Order: sequence, then structure tokens, then C-alpha cells
Amino acid sequence: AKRGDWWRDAVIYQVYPRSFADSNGDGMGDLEGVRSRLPYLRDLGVDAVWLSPFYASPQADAGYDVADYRAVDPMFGNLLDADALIRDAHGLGLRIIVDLVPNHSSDQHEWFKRALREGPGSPLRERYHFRPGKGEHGELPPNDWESIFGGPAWTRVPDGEWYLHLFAPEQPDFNWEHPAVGDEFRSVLRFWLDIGVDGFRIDVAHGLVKAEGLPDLGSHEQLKLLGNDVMPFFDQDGVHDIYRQWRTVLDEYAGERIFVAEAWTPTVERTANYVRPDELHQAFNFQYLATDWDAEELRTVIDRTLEAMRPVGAPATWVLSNHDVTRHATRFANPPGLGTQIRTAGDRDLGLRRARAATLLMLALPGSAYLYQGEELGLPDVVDLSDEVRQDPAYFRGAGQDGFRDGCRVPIPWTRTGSSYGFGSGGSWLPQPDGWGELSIEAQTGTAGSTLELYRAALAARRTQPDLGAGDSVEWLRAPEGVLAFRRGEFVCVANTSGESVTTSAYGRLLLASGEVTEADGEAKLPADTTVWWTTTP
Ligand code: TEU
Repeated sequence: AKRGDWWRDAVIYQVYPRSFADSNGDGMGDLEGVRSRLPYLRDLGVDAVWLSPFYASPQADAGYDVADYRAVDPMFGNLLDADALIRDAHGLGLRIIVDLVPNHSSDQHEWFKRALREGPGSPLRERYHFRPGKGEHGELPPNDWESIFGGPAWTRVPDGEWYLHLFAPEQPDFNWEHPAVGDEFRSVLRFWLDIGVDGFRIDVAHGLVKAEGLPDLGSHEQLKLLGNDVMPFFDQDGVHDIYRQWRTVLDEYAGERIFVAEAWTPTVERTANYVRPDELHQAFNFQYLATDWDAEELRTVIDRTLEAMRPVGAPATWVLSNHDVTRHATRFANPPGLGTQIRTAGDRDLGLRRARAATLLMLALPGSAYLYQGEELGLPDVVDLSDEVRQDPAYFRGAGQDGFRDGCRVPIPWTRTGSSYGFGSGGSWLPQPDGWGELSIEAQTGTAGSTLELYRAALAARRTQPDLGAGDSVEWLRAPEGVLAFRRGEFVCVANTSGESVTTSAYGRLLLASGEVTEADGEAKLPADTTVWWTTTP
């Protein structure tokens, strides 16, 4: 039985529609594919599904370049499919969160096309950031900002003006100082709220407002997403005014709908600014995602997160993987300190063992957790994709942020064998590696000890154990070096992040373990990289 607001301890599953399930055999996943697999997600035990963008888009950045915010791309289906998906999900007790991309549009958006056509001085240009260039003939970009995907953040158009794009040139940034932009997005919110979505994930939520005058970065240290100074294009105070307005729109609608911010801010304390009672409900915890599999580092980020969220009354969130980073089964297979983008497969067994342990730790923490499709199968990143098949613009633009994102986007294996391992009847837009079917849902369903069954058991336990997920604190217990141990009411979690087996007390009835735990005389032996859950209830 769930208590309080559903989202405070919700487990939310990210579907990346192009890679989830393909209903029409074109090699690309689609909304009908997602709809047909909703029973799987219900049985997995998640509370809600977040769908990455499925709007009309030229797909320069896999749909994060939106040409029409009120239309479904034909590649994914149509509005009736979206409606059917939402209705079926609700029928199964699943909520649907859609992605909103307000920082930039596609260069094929009607506004941008007109702005280009109409030329310098066009009022449409004021909805984006058009500027004359510097230098004698305007041949230099207006300032020194770099794109997150690499290269300058400015592109020159044939009439000589330049426009700003924090991401690819096909993704011009909106000018949020212009009232038409705000009006449009409030209307887009209503459009999807009226259709029945339960919330929005806000893309680049920290980027909408740029510092007045678009000042040069100058002596700022080089652009980094985490741990940097505040950049003139990120985390400006003005973004909070936008979200206060959005909140009043959302609150007009019944049914506890939510906003979750994708905000790569320097610290979890700055992230907390987005989740005040009159703003957004949740924000992704990227500090947690970027933490290595190390007890001390994990404990520090857990404490800091809970401390930052407590005063604003927002739930902490936890996330290990998404469509922008190397899957955690591969990150943890590599030496620590490499960040969120890894180029080698590393030791697969080690990575999987740690990923399973990390997941049980995450799902024992108070607050809400985000899962990325395929992590419940223990999928690794595919690190040997050829340039011919890759599609990530960050990869091809030099990847200022080390973007190697195709590897975590390879379509899901549903069956052991068969065309694209059950993803669809017509191949898959990124090639699936040999043996992918051994990791499939079919191969893991009902298989004792499989990663899928571990996730199922953990999510089922979150429903039956009231102390899991709820609350806003953990009580740390004494533990050997490299081990995290905490109590939450009648529940105890112990995570051994060290490379050696450790002995701890057995804290009650063993609920679940990510590896082989042996108990004797009130003590428990945990192998390396293993997490255990105990309950003190009989
Ligand atoms: O990502 C924002 C972001 O800054 C990073 O995740 C970035 O894409 C990555 O580190 C580059 O290597 C969001 C979306 O999640 C991402 O898929 C989009 O590409 C991006 O916005 C632009 O819309």
C-alpha cells in the first residue's frame, strides 16, 4: 500500500521509444510497441513510465529536436496512439510522464523556418537568439560559448546573422525573454495535460534563461556539466520564474501530476532550488549518477542529497542510468574516475555484479528512483558500434561532453532468438550484438537469480515494506571499511562495495540479496560487491 503523494517514493521507468519495441517492422520502436508491452512494465512493478520525445521531429538529436510540440512523429505513430497508450497505462495503474523540450526547438520548427526566411529584423528572430557576428565582417561568432556537443554554440545563416544553439546547430535555443515563448509552452503543457499525461520531464531545465547580454565565458573554467562554476547559460535565477508559472498551470489539473527537472547543476544544493513547493516536484540527482561504486563517496552524496532536499520538502531522487550516459553495468566494470562516458566494455561480470548491488542500494534509499529501460536486464553498453551505424550528434560533433550515447540506446532484447530478438520484425536501427538474446526478457523471466527477477523482487518489496522508499533520512550503522550499512525503521540495507568478502551481523530476516550471502550464528558473509536487504519484522 502506497502512502502520501504517489510520486514521493515512485519508481519511474524511462522508455526510450525508438529502442523499446517496434510494432510495424520498420526497425524503429513506436508508441504502439510501448502500448503492447505495458503489461510487462506493470508486472515489473514500476509506478510510472517516462517516455523520451515522440513528437514530430527530423531526428537530428533522436527527437530532442522538436518541429511540432503538438504532433506525434509518424515514425512513432499518431495522436490516437498516444491517447491509447495513456488510457491503457492508466487502466493498468501506470502513470505516464512525457518529455518536454523547452530550451530549443528543431531548426525545422515553423517559427525558426519563418525567422530564417524573413531575414534580419524579423520579429520571429526575437524568439530565438539571433545576433550579428563580431569581427570586421561579422565573420566571428557573437561570443565564445561552446556547444555541449562540441564546436561553437553559434551558426551563421546565409544573410550573415548568427544564432545560438547550446546543442546541435539543428537545435536553435529559444529566447525565453520573449513573451510568445512562454505563452506557447504554457499552451503546450495544457495540450498534453488535456490528453491526460501525469507529468513532464523537463529537458535541460537549467538552460532556458541566459545571462543578460550573453557575456563571454572568458576566464571561466572550461564547460563541464557537473562541478563547474555557474555558467552564463546554465542555472540562471530567471528559470525559477518560468517554473512558478508552469506550476500554477499544472495545479489547475486534478490528479497529482508532476514535473521532474533534468538540471545538470554544479551541486545538489543548487538542484534543490528547482523543487520548492511552488516549482517543480522532482529533479534528477546527477551527482548520484556520477558517483563511483565506492562506499565513502556514496555515503557522502547520499547524506548531502538528503540534507539538501529536507528543507525544501522534496523527495530525494536516485538514478544510475539514462539515455545520455554509459549504462552502469559498464561504468562499474571500469576503473573509477572515468566519468559517465566509458569507451571500453571492461570486466562484464564485475560490472554486472556491481550494477546489481548498486541497484539494491538505490532502491533502499528514501525517495523516488528512476530506471532506464534495459537496466533490469543488466544490459551493458555496446561499445563497439561502427561509425556507419552511430547516430548520436554528440559523437559526430567531437562531443565536448564526451558524448558516446548510442551504446546505451541499442534496442531491447525481448526474446532469446528471432528477428532482432523480439524487438520487431524488421531489424533494429542500431545493431544488437551477438548473444543479446541471452539477456532477453524471455531468457530471464522466471530464472532464479536473474537480474530481471532481482528487480521484480526489489520492486515488489517496495510495495510491501512500508519503510522502503518513504521518509527523508537514513540511520547509518557501523560497518567495516568499504561497506555501507543503514537502518530505516524495520528495514536494514548493507552494501559491500569492496573487492573482498566481509562479515557483518545478520540484521533479521533476509529479504533480498544481489549475490550469494551465507548466514550462520547471527552473522552474514557478503561476497565482494554485494548488497543485502533485511527486515526485522517476522
Ligand atoms: O541532455 C542534456 C545534457 O546536457 C546532457 O545529457 C548531454 O546531452 C550529454 O551529456 C551530451 O553528451 C538532454 C537530453 O537528455 C539529451 O538526450 C539531449 O541531447 C539534450 O538534452 C538536448 O536536448
